[in-house]
Formats: sequence, C-alpha cells, structure tokens
Amino acid sequence: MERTLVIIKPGALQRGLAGEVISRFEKKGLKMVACKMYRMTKEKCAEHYAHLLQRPFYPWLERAMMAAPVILTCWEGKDAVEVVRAMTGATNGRKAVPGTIRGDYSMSGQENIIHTSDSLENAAIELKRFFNEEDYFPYDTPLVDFLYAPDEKE
Ligand code: IDP
Ligand code: MG
Repeated sequence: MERTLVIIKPGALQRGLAGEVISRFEKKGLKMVACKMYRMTKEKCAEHYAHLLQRPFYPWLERAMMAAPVILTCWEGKDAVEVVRAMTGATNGRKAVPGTIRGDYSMSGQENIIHTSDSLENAAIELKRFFNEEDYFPYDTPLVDFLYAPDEKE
C-alpha cells in the first residue's frame, strides 16, 4: 500500500474545514496512519516549496503557510498518491473541478485548502520531512475485505 502526505493548510483550519477534508479521505476508504498539528517554520516551508522560492508570490505563500498551525496527515491505500491528488483538484481553486476538494472549497490559487504529494517519490521525501517513525500508528482494519478485491490489498 502507498502512503501520501496531506497538509491541511492554515486557511482550511481557520475556515473550519479540517474535519471536512479528513472526512472525505476517510469516506473514500483511505486509512489515516499519522496525524499531528504543526507550526510551519520558515526553514521547512522553504524546503517544502523549494521549487517556488524564486517566484514573486513566494513571500505570500510563506506567510499563508505560517498564518496558523497546519495539520499534517499521512494516508495509506492502494495507489494512494494518485487517488489523493485526484481528489485534491487543480492548484487554482477557481479552475479545480467541482467535486474535488479545491473545486468545492477554494476560490484561490494560493488559498487552496490542502497540500498533497504529487508523486510516490515526492510523497516519501515529504513524509520524511514532517514525520518521524514514532509518529506513525499503523493498524489493521476489519473493513479491508469490503474496501478491496483480493488482488488489490498490496
Ligand atoms: P500544488 O499545491 O497543486 O502541488 P504547486 O505548483 O506545487 O501546486 O504550488 C504549491 C502551492 O503554492 C500551491 O498549492 C499554492 O498554495 C501556491 N501557489 C502555486 N502557484 C501560485 C500562484 O500562481 N499564486 C499564488 N500561489 C501559488
Ligand atoms: Mg506541488
């Protein structure tokens, strides 16, 4: 099973959407295996958004990511990276398709509710960036046979 990172951004926490976001991934059938509140630092933000450091909007993005705590979550499931990314929607909330999280809750290219890993490789890097081994709480779910066919459980 794959693991992927979802960061519930400060804007979502302020707007009372944290539960909604978590609920969507739960209802999809993904399993939350780590969850913690975190105050973003300048250093971690620069590392996480290194590909955007030179962009003119980076100072606004940094301020937004530090405006309130974030909630770091790790979700596990078959093809979890791709599934979560599809549920996230396009970066700009105005362009994101309705039915996606950004499409339903965001009007902005910056204030777009969540960060989600965009590849399996980046998911591994990002999870290491924010979680330690002891942050994970793996557990068996009795629902596994109702979520997956026999050949989908790996
Ligand atoms: P993603 O979050 O969909 O993967 P990235 O291009 O990796 O999109 O950008 C990271 C974050 O930077 C976005 O989620 C958004 O908050 C912010 N961002 C990206 N492009 C813009 C922009 O053009 N204006 C303002 N903020 C942006
Ligand atoms: Mg990205």
